Amino acid sequence: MQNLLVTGGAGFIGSNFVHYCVEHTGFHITVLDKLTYAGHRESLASLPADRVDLVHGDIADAALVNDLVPRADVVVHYAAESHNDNSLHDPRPFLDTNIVGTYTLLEAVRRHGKRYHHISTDEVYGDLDLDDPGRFTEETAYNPSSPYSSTKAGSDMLVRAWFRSFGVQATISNCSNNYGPFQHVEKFIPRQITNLIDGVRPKLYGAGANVRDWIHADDHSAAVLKIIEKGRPGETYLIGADGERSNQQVIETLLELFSLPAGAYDQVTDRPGHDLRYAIDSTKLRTELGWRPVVDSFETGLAATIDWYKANETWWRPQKAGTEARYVEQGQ
Ligand code: NAD
Ligand code: TDX
Repeated sequence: MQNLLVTGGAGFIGSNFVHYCVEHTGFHITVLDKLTYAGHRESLASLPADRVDLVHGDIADAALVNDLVPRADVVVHYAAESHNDNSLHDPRPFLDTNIVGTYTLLEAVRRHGKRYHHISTDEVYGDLDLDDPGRFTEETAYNPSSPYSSTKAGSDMLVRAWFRSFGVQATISNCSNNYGPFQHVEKFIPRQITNLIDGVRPKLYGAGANVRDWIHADDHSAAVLKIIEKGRPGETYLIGADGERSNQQVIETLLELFSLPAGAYDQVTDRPGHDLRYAIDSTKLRTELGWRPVVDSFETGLAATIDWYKANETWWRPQKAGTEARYVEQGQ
């Protein structure tokens, strides 16, 4: 059995990946997670104890990391400070975790000669104009906009340097916006779903013309497994499922799924420096590694996600009031 060390495995995408691995592979998984406001033990609670261990700790703790890395065959690095809005108010944790944390892991995988996969985002490429026919590819120049995306870009650069300078067997994937179960209510889709469950109108930043390229977390997990199994060290793979929608369209789809009128949302203060459009060309991943998204459509995935939030109120309810209070303070 292969042993995976999954950092950030108690967060949104990391926990979806751990669930996916338990269902689709024979891997044993050790999760290393600091359990920040974004990490939840409960997200892993239903998984078998002989398949998944949770270690509560910081990826920037070199002693801990050097204890865990030698026991793994592959390190998959999801842990991050992940929310753009938070990075605009307090960037420091983004530097500590996304840059220093990644550096600490890279030094450990270098020292112990381990395979490493780095989870990153399409936001490192900056944004596209709304009417630009192009999409991001592996050759697009880095041009991050926010403190969050600039620290992710910095961490990607560290990985590239550790591959070239030290021969670390590393791959990188840059994925578009994920949705699915276990996503923190600070993020766009779960914020609106939980508002609608509570009878509160969805909140759209500005005019809502900004476009995101949505992918279900399970399709992301399947792509990461393909890269771990068949990806070439030193290579970057873009992950996306052709899911472009404007924020306004997403809110209108949610309203329809809740049987509410299309205009029943509020426009709130826009995000400073708000990226206009992200769009991924995933040809390399599809042709070289044979990956395809399997979630039927965004609308089907969204309906299933709504059902999950309706059925799992005990998971999200404790996060909701504090998150909304912070948004209200910011006029959002
Ligand atoms: P998340 O905020 O839901 O989860 C992050 C997890 O990392 C949490 O469990 C948190 O406790 C943990 N963590 C934070 N700092 C840590 C530290 N110093 N040591 C150990 N654990 C720590 O984030 P997410 O949305 O699941 O994102 C996971 C990864 O995927 C990130 O690297 C992010 O950049 C990337 N990504 C996210 C998206 C998206 O749409 N959410 C898209 C592309 C890429
Ligand atoms: O209430 C809201 N209303 C709104 O219109 C919120 C919370 C967001 N938005 C907008 C801002 C964005 O255009 O929705 C879009 C999505 O917002 P977020 O969920 O905050 O995601 P985004 O900023 O696009 O970044 C996400 O995708 C890339 C993840 O949070 C990142 O971790 C990932 O790298």
